[in-house]
Amino acid sequence: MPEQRCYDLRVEYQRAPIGVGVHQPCFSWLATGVLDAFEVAVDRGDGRPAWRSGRVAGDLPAVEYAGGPLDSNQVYRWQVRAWLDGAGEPSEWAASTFETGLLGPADWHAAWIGPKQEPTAMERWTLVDWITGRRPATPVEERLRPVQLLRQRFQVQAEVTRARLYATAHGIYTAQVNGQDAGDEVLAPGFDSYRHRVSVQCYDVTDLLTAGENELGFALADGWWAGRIGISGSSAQFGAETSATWQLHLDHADGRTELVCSGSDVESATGPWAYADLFVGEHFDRRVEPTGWTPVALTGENTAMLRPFTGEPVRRILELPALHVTGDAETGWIVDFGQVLAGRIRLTVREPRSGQVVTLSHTETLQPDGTWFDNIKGINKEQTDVYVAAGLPGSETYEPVFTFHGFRYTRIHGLPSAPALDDVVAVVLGSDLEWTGSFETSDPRLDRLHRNVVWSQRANFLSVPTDCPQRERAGWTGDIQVFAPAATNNAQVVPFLSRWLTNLRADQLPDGRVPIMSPYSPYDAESAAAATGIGAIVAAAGWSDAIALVPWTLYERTGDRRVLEENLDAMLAWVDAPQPGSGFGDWLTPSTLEGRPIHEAIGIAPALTGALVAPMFQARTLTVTALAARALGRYTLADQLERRADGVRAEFAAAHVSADGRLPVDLQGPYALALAFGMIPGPLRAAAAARLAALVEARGHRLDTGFLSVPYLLDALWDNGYPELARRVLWQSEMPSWLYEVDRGATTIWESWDAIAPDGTVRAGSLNHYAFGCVDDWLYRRVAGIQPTSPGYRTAVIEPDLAIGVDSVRAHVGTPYGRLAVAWHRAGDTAEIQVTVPPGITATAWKVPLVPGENTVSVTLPIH
Ligand code: RAM
Repeated sequence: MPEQRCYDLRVEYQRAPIGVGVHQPCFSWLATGVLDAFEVAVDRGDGRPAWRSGRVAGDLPAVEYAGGPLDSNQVYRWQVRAWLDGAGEPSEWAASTFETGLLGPADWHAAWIGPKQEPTAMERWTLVDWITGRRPATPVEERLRPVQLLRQRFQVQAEVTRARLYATAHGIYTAQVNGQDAGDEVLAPGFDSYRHRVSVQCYDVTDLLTAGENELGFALADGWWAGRIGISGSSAQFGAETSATWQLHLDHADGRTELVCSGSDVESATGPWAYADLFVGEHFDRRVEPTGWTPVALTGENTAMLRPFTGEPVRRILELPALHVTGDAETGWIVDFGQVLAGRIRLTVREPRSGQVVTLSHTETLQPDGTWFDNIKGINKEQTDVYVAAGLPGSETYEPVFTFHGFRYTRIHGLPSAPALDDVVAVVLGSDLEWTGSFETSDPRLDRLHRNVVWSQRANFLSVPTDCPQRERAGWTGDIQVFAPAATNNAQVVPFLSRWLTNLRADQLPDGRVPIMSPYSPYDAESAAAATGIGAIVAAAGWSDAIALVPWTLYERTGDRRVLEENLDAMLAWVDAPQPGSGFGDWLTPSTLEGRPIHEAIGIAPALTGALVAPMFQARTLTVTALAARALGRYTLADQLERRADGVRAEFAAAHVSADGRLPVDLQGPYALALAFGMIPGPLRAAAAARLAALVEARGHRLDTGFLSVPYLLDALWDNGYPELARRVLWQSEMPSWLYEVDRGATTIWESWDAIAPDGTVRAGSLNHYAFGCVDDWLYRRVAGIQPTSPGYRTAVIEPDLAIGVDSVRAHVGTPYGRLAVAWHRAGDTAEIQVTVPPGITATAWKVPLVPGENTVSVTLPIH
């Protein structure tokens, strides 16, 4: 028997992290055996103890720090040992480290400083402007302003053993020490609900310092703070001027700590960036040297809302080579990367001429004849970068810094000959999640569908969970509510979504309403107050419910109770809030969009389904909040919430369910939701399910579910006796269906099922909306057959659908206990299922208990 041990030690889900910003960090690890008990010890690295848990009985390899207050900016060592598989003796200690960030407001001594600047143009656009085609009257060059450069010089006298730079901005920034990047993250500080909280980054800059004079350099652009964001493309939604604040902590060999803080000794200038905007793009002139350094002002802005960044920063996560180039110098070279993505281009210009202007535009699809097509219409959605070369000998390489785009194709103007494929690279940006799942089958179309979902997750898990990475790029609550279960299979999303939920809670209104997007800017609130119709919606059924449904999904899939503890009060405030009106209803229900212009069609599903969807989500959220309360030991509260949920269900049944199990709106969506959320009284369920089945048959097994119901359709069929119909919907290749998109060459999940029509016609819209990719969860649960039956997969059932229509499947998910993997193969009437069960998970396959480690289960079909 191999030696028993703990390994893969994590703090806040990360290995040996620095800048940990929580007061009670969570320690987790993997173990070689089934956990009976564990002990964790934390010290200051020099042996001075901070906390010792003692022997703790438990089967989840994770525990929260429970010692005295941790110091800020401090290195800690921690160790764990475990009693495994009933052994009387613990394993050896396994050790790792972590560092705290600046944990409290009192740790911040630096001032906010602001460069001398013209405030950014206050552009206030509305949904109506967008729909009616009103556009800015002045060219982009006149509306945008330069990126500000900042510098601060300081002396390093004695040897520095450890240096940590803490920095953030109102805007987005890069930080350099002596001309070298302080870290590898991009678009810092990331998107937050800045009126409530601004994240502070922590960089290890020890190796960048030299003895004597040193220089800190920052570049500061508008970003989410002052730039153009959201569906309207309005600017200055949080503020019209940018500013920054930082403090550098220098630990010296003699034990002294020195601080270098942003203050009045900082100078600012403008330089090569004529402008930079997340939506519009940036203009970089390599010939321009910074000039006119002038002292900055102390802006007096509050530092009380500074918070250590949590989760994974946005980084360059992948690079994709160019596949081919078409076009010509005059109409532009069109470069295809073969994949819709979020990111930007790194271009090498050969034999550059001084003053040569190279323009890079971006789009997600071309016309069927291969000519250019801008698929994103709207105000300030240019997605175009301009590079002006300096004429350096040989070549120059340019990658934008303060923007990103959603695209598959780039059109390049300003190059006399076609760029070599190696000279154009797509740099994929995203929050640097740990990708913990995989899914592959013997069917290439199903595989492509899964990969499309992963690509849409990658592109839209970018600082906050967004609807799309090119048009609105907003933290729409409904979209992530729908997609969260799928997201958990592919990646470890607890840190990322917990940070976003912190923003969402900050954005919750005093009356408990949860806004339809977060971060929610002051301008979002103003423009909703001034609008009518869809533009006036502040909270909505299925959107606002993200406050309960996202945390519950995270808890179910990871067993992390903290997510529930953090969000329970916000859930309770939401269930007591004034209930919203019809909201978006079952948004984008396909049949309601057919045959009408989109601006007319878009309101039909809300009007038709809004009144049904609202009580259904109210009931579901009450149930989930009751489950959360119960999981946290709040039994009386849970009972009360359950009674309220029962009441909503009874009222719904009385008002909307007829004696023959019918609903007043005869669409797939309401039936799928009603069955999934337990809205149909028991004796009528079979009739309601039969009606759903009939509707699915009548549509020729094509989808007619909107945003809110699509995640439930296949389960509603499957769980109510129609597995064959669920399979047919999955395999459907006519529009609207998942494989229709795959057959049309989709490389991500689209917002509209008909974004590319059967005749190849393309229409404006997003090709990168993960919401309808929620089906990926079904692929993991039913096609691979990996089903959690208690939080964090503590217990699981492995029961793939061997009749799904593929010969083999190979998949795995990450769990708190390690990798849970399935590989099955079918030949004729027999199938073999291999399951790798990590120690700590109790799993069965068709009631056969599985052992920790490798299992092989052979079955003959059909299985009963
Ligand atoms: C669209 C967004 C998003 C959706 C809202 C209601 O504009 O792209 O997907 O949640 O509308």
